[in-house]
Amino acid sequence: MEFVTYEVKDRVGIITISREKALNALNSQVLEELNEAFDGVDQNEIRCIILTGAGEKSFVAGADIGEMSSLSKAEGEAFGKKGNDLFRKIETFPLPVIAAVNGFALGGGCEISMSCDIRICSDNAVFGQPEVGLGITPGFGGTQRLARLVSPGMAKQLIYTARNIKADEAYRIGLVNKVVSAEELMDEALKMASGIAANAPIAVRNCKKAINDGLQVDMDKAIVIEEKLFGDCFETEDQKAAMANFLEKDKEKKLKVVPFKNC
Ligand code: DAK
Repeated sequence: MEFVTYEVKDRVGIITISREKALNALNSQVLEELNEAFDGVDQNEIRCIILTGAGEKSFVAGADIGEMSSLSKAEGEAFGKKGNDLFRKIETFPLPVIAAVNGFALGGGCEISMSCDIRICSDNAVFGQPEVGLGITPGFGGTQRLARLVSPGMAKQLIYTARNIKADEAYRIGLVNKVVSAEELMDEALKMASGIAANAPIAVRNCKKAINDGLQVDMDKAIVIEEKLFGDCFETEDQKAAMANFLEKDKEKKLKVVPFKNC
């Protein structure tokens, strides 16, 4: 792959968008390579993914404006679908995905970070949906995910005004989970990812599914979704081993990673 790299650290997979010359802007090739990178993750081995951008200046400065500028209506729709399919794949990926946002997260950059489960950003990060200034709407789910993540009123304000916000404001409105210095960003993301990786993997996956699926339906249906996923955990080796360790007061074992395996 030319613009995307993948490395593994213990049980954490790190996917890096590496098109620094264009501030990691998303062209069709980057979208295809990201798709390939997620498809290539060994989901038995890896417990958490970190998605980041190469360099210190930009996470992703948006969809590629050069490529978009000459698109016909049909091509624009196809480009939008390519992005939306990928972003939905990230959002519903069985493993948690942490966005380590290292600088600009504009347009498609803000949108791809919002398809991740958790966002940690560096203090030089800048978020925004500048699309209306370019004569288009956000096209990779920005109108939908921003309104759900912050509030409809705040999302409308940011999208209609096309105003960029800095890391501290992104934190204040709940767009990011944590702000750290640029030097600390990857360590902090890895620390959080390792913490997730140390927990029972089937339980973590089921939590992600319960939260995601539950948010799409009313509370009565959501609770049934949770019940089912809670019940599923009870036939796993993870649950049996972890609870037995607790009852045996085996603190050493309790802290160990339990295997990813159904009974
Ligand atoms: N696309 C292509 N190239 C980009 C880019 C982008 N989004 N952002 C930056 N670059 C390139 C610049 O052209 C420049 O290339 P060279 O001139 O060196 O060849 C290089 O990256 C460095 O950028 P600058 O020289 O501009 O760097 P500065 O530090 O001066 O400024 C900046 C950084 C991030 C403030 C500035 O580059 C900027 O404003 N970039 C554009 C940000 C932006 O507007 N992003 C949102 C793009 S719109 C849809 C599907 C998708 C979307 C919408 C609809 N459907 C199909 C419906 C998504 C839309 C977007 O994401």
